[in-house]
Amino acid sequence: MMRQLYLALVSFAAVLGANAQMDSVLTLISKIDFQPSHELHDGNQILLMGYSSTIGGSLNLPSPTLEFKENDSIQLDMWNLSQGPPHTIHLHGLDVDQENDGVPALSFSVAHDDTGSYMFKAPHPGTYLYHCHETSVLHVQAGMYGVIIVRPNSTDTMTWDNGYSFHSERTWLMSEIDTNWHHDTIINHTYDSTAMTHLVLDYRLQHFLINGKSEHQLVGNVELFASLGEQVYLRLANIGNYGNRMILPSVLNAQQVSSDGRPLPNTVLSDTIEILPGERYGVLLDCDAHFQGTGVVEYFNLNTGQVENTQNIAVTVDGYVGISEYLEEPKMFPNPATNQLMIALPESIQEMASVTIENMLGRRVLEQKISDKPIIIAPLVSGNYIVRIRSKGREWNRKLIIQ
Ligand SMILES: [Cu+2]
Repeated sequence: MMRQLYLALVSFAAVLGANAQMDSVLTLISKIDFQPSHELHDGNQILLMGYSSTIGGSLNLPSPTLEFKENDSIQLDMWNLSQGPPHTIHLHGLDVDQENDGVPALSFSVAHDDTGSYMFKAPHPGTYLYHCHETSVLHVQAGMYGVIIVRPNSTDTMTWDNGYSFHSERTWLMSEIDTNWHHDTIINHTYDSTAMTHLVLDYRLQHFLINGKSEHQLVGNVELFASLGEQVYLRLANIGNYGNRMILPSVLNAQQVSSDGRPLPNTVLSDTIEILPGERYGVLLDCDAHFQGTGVVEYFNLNTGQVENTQNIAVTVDGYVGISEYLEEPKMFPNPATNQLMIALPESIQEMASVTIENMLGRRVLEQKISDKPIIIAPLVSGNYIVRIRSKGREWNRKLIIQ
């Protein structure tokens, strides 16, 4: 009897449609600016075509960031009010089925004044992109793109379940602008479904953006202010046509822990991170010294390898994070060190923690259990080392300079 009732309930739910089971329903409206209103660093204003969560008002670059919880059932509705061509929402990097992927030929397009719904489960915590896949070269340049963040279900301050914890996060999305593509005649193009090609201009970029801003616009918008001891999770993404090379101050101890929405099997300790078009990286920063300076993003031409533009991001590490937060992760000090090194552990992992120190050739030069006594490093020659702290199946890596 129970089984029959259960089956009856299941088919009832199927009749109701997926709507009844959604954890989250959200709507993006694709539209075009009535007048140029996105201001560039030189004061010029350009027309955008993009997505918005409101009908009125001008568009923002990038389009809104979408946030989902891992495994949640999502209904993402799109309402096309852009007056011209059809649009889609392509879920770049998310494992969703073809019908809901927003690639026009395999999925569906949404014509002007029409609506469409994308149904999917948000898989794998990580950083993703969405963009229009109709006449993509033009529509992406026009502004039809944004970031998707999938968070683990249990917490907002971990990269994924049993992953890395962090105190705060920043999302930096790189792109470019060629203002010639933003003239009304180009961006507001009439749609001809029989035409296989569209007018494509030469790509002559004048603007190199982080979160839609560049040059002095970055001040107050795209900056990194952090406290000493703070773990910052940096989500980097590139939706442009150039490669990006981000070079961070070494006091941030940048560690790449994920790429394209998946944990990296081996984390990479490097101040330099290259992000090719469409790629995303998760970078954990461990701000372990007071600092004031800049990080840079180089934009390099993929055909020539030449860096054609550089943007500067102000970086300040000041003050201290609270002591309880301070000890969510192992702490190592001083750094640079000379004779002795201390490692402070959070209470939860004080048992069975060990440390190994490797030189830059990857050779293990020291290995011992961690206690409350200093580790004697006087016998080690001066230079750069990698310190690996392990406990209960987890590992934290730190760069160490021995002077
Ligand atoms: Cu489009």
